[in-house]
Amino acid sequence: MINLCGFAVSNYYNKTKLVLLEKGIAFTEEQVFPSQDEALLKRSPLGKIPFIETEQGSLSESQVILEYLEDTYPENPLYPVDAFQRAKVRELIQHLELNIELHARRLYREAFFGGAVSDEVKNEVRESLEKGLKGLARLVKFSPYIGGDSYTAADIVAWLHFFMISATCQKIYGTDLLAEYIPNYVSYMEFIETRPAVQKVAADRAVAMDAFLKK
Ligand SMILES: N[C@@H](CCC(=O)N[C@@H](CS)C(=O)NCC(=O)O)C(=O)O
Repeated sequence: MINLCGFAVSNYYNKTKLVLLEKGIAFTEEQVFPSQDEALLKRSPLGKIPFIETEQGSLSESQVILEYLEDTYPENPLYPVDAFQRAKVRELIQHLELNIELHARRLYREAFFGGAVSDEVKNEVRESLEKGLKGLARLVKFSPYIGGDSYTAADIVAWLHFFMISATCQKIYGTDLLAEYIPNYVSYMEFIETRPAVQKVAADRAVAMDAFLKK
């Protein structure tokens, strides 16, 4: 059985977990925090989470894991059949992660973990976020899913990262940049949250976040 390692505050951990739930794959969860401990580095090469353990060995990087799960468990597909449409799903994921979430991530220390980020970094990140969000606005369809008429891996990624990006912008800039550039994202989030697997991940995340902040 797949063993999913990480913790439920992480959007990348939750991405993997939501894929497992949506596809109906049996799995166990093991709470693991990122570190540079030798024992962890043997399981995850950079000491990051998430990673999964399979009968063939461990696998890191959420997008690699997602595509491995899709290849290995074809039931409840999260990618369209058509090659171009599959590429469009990957395009959305790549923009969401590379051009938006990775920039917002530089602010998480102050937004969530009680640290501080310089004004210089905040300004730099804002510029990158605005550019990334303008680009994403040109790609999203919300008809009713992010890429069109079917629920795909891009919806999983969008739902998770939108939550973090929106909360981060409100805390750091006092405004939800996501809402400014993609105004209808709020009703999209509500629509995605009608899915039972999404509700399960959101509930587990809320419990984990609460415990994490108390620590
Ligand atoms: N590209 C990685 C990102 C994973 C990631 O950044 N995980 C964070 C937790 S959300 C982590 O382990 N951070 C510890 C570190 O950067 O050393 C993926 O998609 O799995």
